[in-house]
Amino acid sequence: MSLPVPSYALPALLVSVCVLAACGQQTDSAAPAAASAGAPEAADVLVVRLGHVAPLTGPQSHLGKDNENGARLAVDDLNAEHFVIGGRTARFELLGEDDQADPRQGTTVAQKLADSNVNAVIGHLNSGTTIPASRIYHDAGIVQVSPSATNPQYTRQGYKGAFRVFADDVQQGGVLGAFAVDTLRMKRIAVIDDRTAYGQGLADEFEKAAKAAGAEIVAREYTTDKATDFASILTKVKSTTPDLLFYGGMDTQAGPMARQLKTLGMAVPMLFGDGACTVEFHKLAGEGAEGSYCSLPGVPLDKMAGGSAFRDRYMAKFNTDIQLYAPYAYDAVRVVAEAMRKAGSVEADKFLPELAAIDYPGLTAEIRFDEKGDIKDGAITLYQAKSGAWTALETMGGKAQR
Ligand code: ABU
Repeated sequence: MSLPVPSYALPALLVSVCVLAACGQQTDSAAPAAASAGAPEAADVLVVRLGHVAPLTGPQSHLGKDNENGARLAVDDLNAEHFVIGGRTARFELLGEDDQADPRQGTTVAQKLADSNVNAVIGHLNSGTTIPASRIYHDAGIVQVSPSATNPQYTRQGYKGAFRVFADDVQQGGVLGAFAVDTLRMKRIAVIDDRTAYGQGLADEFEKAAKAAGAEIVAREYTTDKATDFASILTKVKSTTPDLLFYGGMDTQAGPMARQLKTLGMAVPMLFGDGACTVEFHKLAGEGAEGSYCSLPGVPLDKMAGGSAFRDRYMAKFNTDIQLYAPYAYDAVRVVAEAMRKAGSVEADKFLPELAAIDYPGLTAEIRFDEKGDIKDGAITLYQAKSGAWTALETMGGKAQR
């Protein structure tokens, strides 16, 4: 299959890709001697360097660490399996970077990873960092797989090296809008978003779908992904007498907002997307969590083949609960490794066509990509907060795992 992307096809960039690949394929003379039975001789080891980017400091660090843990588990598994690429045992290295969920910092670390010629990038976590970073990876001929960025624009820029392993916000917003009106029978809906690429984008898609289903949007308000006090915005919303409050944003705002909603005596349930559908939300919202609804691309973890075993291994290794995206970060690494194995190469121009055509039975789903780089048949599951935990209500779409 010939590569349809100009940047990967241009001779000048091929040179840089080949330099990159040579870096990835060099013999690891510094590797320690094989310590366990079946381990390869150091001279045969093929080093594969994967960048990983997420917020590792700041309010969203619990989510960033969760992504990185998922990717770390996959790398450790691949190394324990003595994964073979092109007849050589690969040793995967994870280069973790912190973008602080900040678009400017996102491009800075993307350039750093491009300059260090990583073989692929897993990330970023946020749409607001993933989208600007994707241009840098595209220009450098680096394949990028995001395990969590859901804004549709990421895969609609014509970058053939950009992939995501779960459903986007056009699908998620549509499901949420229909759920609010057709299932919950809500007619008067207030919408608040955090003005990020993710929060605003999802709120727009939700509003479109809710209106199409017959709801009235009685308020549309804005906050930021740094805010913690929502008293004035909620007081304004209260005066519009909504029967549902939709929030487009992350748990770091949705949690305190739900808590403050209860304090204000507003008996209005909240609904939001994946960014707030976390374990942390319950801690942040306290009693205000009860009765909230959220959606999360994919099927519930206990419905994934191998989901419970993954949770046990994750908890044993990191001594904490899975927040949200760790299984998707795990699959993002595994699917890149599988494409490299099929290509027999860690060169982007060789394994990119294999990744685009992959049909991989992942932990989270059967992973196949459409022409944009989005997962085919992505499922969305709706949840409700009950007694301090998320209870799955229903799953829309998706395809049974093999
Ligand atoms: N998908 C929700 C959180 C990450 C993002 O898209 O910004």
